[in-house]
Amino acid sequence: MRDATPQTIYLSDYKPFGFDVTSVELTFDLAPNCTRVRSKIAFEPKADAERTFFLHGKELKLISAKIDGTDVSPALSDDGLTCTVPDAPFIWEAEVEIDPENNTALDGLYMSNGMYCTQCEAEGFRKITYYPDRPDVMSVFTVRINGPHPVLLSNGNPVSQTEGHAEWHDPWPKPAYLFALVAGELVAHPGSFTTRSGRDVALNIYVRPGDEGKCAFGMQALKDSMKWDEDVYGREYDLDIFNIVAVDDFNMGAMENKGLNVFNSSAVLASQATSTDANFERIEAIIAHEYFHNWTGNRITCRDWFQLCLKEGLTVFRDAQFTADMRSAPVKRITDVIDLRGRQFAEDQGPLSHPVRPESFQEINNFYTATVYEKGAEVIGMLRRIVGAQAYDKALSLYFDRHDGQACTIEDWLKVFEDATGRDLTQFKRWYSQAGTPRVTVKDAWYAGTYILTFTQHLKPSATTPDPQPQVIPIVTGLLSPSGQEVVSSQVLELTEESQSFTFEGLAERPIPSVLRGFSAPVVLESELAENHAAFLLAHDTDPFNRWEAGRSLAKASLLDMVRTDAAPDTQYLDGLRAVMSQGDLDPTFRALMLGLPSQSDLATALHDAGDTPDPDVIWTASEKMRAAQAEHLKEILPGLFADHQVPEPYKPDADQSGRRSLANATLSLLCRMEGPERAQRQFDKADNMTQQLAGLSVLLREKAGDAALKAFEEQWKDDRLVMDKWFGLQVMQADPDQAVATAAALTEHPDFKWKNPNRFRAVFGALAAHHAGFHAAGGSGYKLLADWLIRLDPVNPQTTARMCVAFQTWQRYDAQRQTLAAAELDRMLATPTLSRNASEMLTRIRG
Ligand code: 0A1
Ligand code: ZN
Repeated sequence: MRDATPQTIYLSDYKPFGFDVTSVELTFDLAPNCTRVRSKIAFEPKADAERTFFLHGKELKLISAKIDGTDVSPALSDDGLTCTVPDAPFIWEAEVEIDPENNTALDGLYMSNGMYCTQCEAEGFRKITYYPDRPDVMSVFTVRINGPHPVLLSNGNPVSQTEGHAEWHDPWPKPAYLFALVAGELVAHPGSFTTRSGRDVALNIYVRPGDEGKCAFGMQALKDSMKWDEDVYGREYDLDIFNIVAVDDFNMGAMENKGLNVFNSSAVLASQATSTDANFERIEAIIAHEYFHNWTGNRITCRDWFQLCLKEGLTVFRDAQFTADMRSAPVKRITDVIDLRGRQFAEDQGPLSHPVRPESFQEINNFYTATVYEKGAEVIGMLRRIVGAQAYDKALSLYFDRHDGQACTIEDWLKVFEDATGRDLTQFKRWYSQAGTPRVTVKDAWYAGTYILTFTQHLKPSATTPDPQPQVIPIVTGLLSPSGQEVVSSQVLELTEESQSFTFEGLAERPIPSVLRGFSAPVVLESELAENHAAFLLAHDTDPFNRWEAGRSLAKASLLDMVRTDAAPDTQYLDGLRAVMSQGDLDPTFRALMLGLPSQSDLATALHDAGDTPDPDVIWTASEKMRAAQAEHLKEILPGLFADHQVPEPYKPDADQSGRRSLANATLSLLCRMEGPERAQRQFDKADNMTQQLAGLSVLLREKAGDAALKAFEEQWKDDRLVMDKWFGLQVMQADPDQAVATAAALTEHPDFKWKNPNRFRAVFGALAAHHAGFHAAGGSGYKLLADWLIRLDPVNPQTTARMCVAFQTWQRYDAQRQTLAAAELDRMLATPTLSRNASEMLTRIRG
């Protein structure tokens, strides 16, 4: 049944729970269809607590309930129970039955390939037992597991392990969303770490038998993360053991359960033969992210789910710092900004726009968004830029000292910065409450030795932010002389007014400004400078981000011209690109990024912003023409670039080798446009690692010469799920626009299209949604195919369905015919009688 009118929850309605939970004991008797869960929970009423309490509970069969040993008969509803309770401390005991095998939604306790595992964030614990399932209720857990499995895991430290039984105790008070249990036929890849105070911690990565050979990289990433958090944040690990488990069926990337992180197998398993360089880098970052949550998320958690960015923004910021330290800081920044613009800016421009700290929701699982995570991290980056690195460190120490063991709010977080620095952050706080991407325009003027930069900020009013106020925008700026010398080095200009000027005195010549260096604020910058300096900055900027940005803005301007007027590709851009590509001392990864073009969806966003209606086919054609022009313009240097960046040494997924491979592969793609597919075929045939094999296959598919390679690849990898996900996805990604939907549809007929597995579903439909011209095919076939499958998936897995609905978020920017077709599919989905609350909220917001 479709949920009756879904309830909206408001931040302003927050009320503390009336009871403390002083201890929790859980006993699990595992069985696929009838797991019994016994709970014994000590409650203490707070002063003036009511005499009834409400415990969350969903899809539970209550067997018995007792208070202080006496049977009670609580009133049951769809979402929990209400019971009269004593006005003194009491013990609640309940026994419930659950059905993990039929839990296809993958939250609560469920089964994946014969193993038991849990996912409790945000509100999955209520599917395990009756409990105050809210993050501000923190308690100490003891867990006993009975089941015929060699591995039985839960949070904390092991107390006892005998055949068929295990007991775990977690001494650190935690909210229920951090509870985890795993049981199954698993094997451990062990490791160890000695903390800086000399405590030995046992480390394990648990995997299904056969995957043992894919754990070494993740283990090293874990040790690096533990060391980094000690060195950089002074944070030490706090249990005797840290376990990671790889699970094939998982809705997200991974989960930071205390002492027992559960990972989507795609986010932890890695090997030379099966993982690309990009996979290795992502795995390193996710392992770090989950580990860093131990302090930012677990020791200090969120008071309520509106505060999600408190843990996620900070932890994304920390994992980005880690990756920047482990690899190349400029490259990390550039790739993060590409991602931010692609996902968060798109979200902010459309019907799903919301503040970093939302003020209402129906389904919290729909708010694990690019805005909460990525913009949340940008906000912290700005804070650090404004107060400075030292003050940031001081504030963080205060945060850990003051709030350890607490469930906190954004107010607590900002207060720490105010107390540590003496600054008033009232205005800065608007970054948390105002939705949308500010636009900043910059103008300049020059009067005999004085240079003036004037910035103006504008935020479009929206449903959640009807009356936007100016924000604090740190604009890191440097000035260059016309000969390319840095005459004023980077400094933070703090834009706090709607419009503000900054003056630079004593300059010999009119300088060239380099503004928003390092992308110092998540804004759209519009230049009204007297001159366009992009070509100069592409050649001379000392800030690597802005150098890349200059190339990107030339490419974007040229592509937009090509789309609008069928203009030829801009030779100034192509000349500048050739100069950069020829610079042998520049980091190969950086040069590979320089070859990248703005995505077709980003171009559509820019056109829409400027009041035009984007035509996906025209954008596709322009992008293809630009690729051809790049190939033609660089043709003298491409063979050399390709040859010089081959990696003859034994494979390593480090920054150096992966940089060389990424440049060689970007070059390969351009070379094959001119010379045909042979080089790609040779690379595919002799590849000894997945990066090279997949790059070869991509080019072969694009050159329509991939049939044999595709078969060979399938034959080689048919038993490896993660590699087969790549096989499914790549065919859609590399299809021509008029073939993408048919390719996706054909793949759904493949016997290995196991659509209930989120990774496989996303491989096909994530790729289709990301194929701009394919998904938005003029006849609406992309909209229809995705809607058909979302309708099918929703009753099985509402969370993944709701997340995939995001593909439709831009529907209103296209032409009338496409809008009509998309609206019809949105309405068809909305009319599904059994639609989940998750999908219903997303589709209602998107439909508008
Ligand atoms: N906290 C995790 C993300 C996560 C969120 C929800 C999940 O299930 C609905 C699972 C994981 C993180 O930030 O990594
Ligand atoms: Zn996280």
